[in-house]
Amino acid sequence: MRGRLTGRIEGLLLGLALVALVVIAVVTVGGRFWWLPPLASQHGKEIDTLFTVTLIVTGIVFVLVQSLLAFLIFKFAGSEKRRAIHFTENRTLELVWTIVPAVILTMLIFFGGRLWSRIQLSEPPEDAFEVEVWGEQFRWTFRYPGKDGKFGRTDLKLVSVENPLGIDKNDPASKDDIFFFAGEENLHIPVNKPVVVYLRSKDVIHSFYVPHFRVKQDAVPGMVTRTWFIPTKKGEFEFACAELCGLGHYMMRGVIVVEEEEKVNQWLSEQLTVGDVLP
Ligand SMILES: [Cu+2]
Repeated sequence: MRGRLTGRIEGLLLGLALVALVVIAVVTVGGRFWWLPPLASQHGKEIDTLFTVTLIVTGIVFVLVQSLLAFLIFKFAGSEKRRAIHFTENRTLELVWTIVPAVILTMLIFFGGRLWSRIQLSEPPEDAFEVEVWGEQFRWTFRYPGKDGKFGRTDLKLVSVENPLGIDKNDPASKDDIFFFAGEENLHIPVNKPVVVYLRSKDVIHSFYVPHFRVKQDAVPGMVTRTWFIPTKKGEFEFACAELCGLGHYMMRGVIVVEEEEKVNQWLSEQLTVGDVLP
């Protein structure tokens, strides 16, 4: 008798906990209290649509399954009728619960993969604005190609305190390059123009994440990865490392300033070049 009562109470508590979980999830996620910041890039809208569709599909399944579980616990915990029936095989049921999720997931993955390849694998226009972003434990460094539009050669053997990117100053393309650490200066890029970011890492994998632009791309040691986007709003936008890269990971942040192209060029013309700082 006592056992049955305990079972009832436990069932009631677990059922209530499940209902609370579902309500909290629906209110916080559905109410978008913790949502991505306002959009500031051209391709971002499609990312948001995909994100929302995925969330609705998985959200419906989540609410249905958890509610059903809570209902069954309420109804049968501590009850005489709680013994479950056992059957070894039900072909129709097994086919349904295999095929339905498989079709839904395949569709989500198909649309996601198509969008990703369109954003990530498409070639940026010839006249795109180019900048390099380097990750290292635990800071970001930016490099602009300068007036010639070419990044100078780099070599890890040349890395020193004064020359953190190992830029070969004997390469003619290096002389007008401009580099600085995030925090010393912000990353300035033009508005309404394609911007290509080449990502490089000096040690471990980092990830360049700009929530407002819906941009996230890894920086991998030993290779140059690339991402490109078109900023559509002027202003200051925070970016961060999205790959847990070590103890100081939390320090890897920076600010991107989006402004008119003339302003960016004006600002660039005021910066010291490799020729100035690495004589
Ligand atoms: Cu990092």
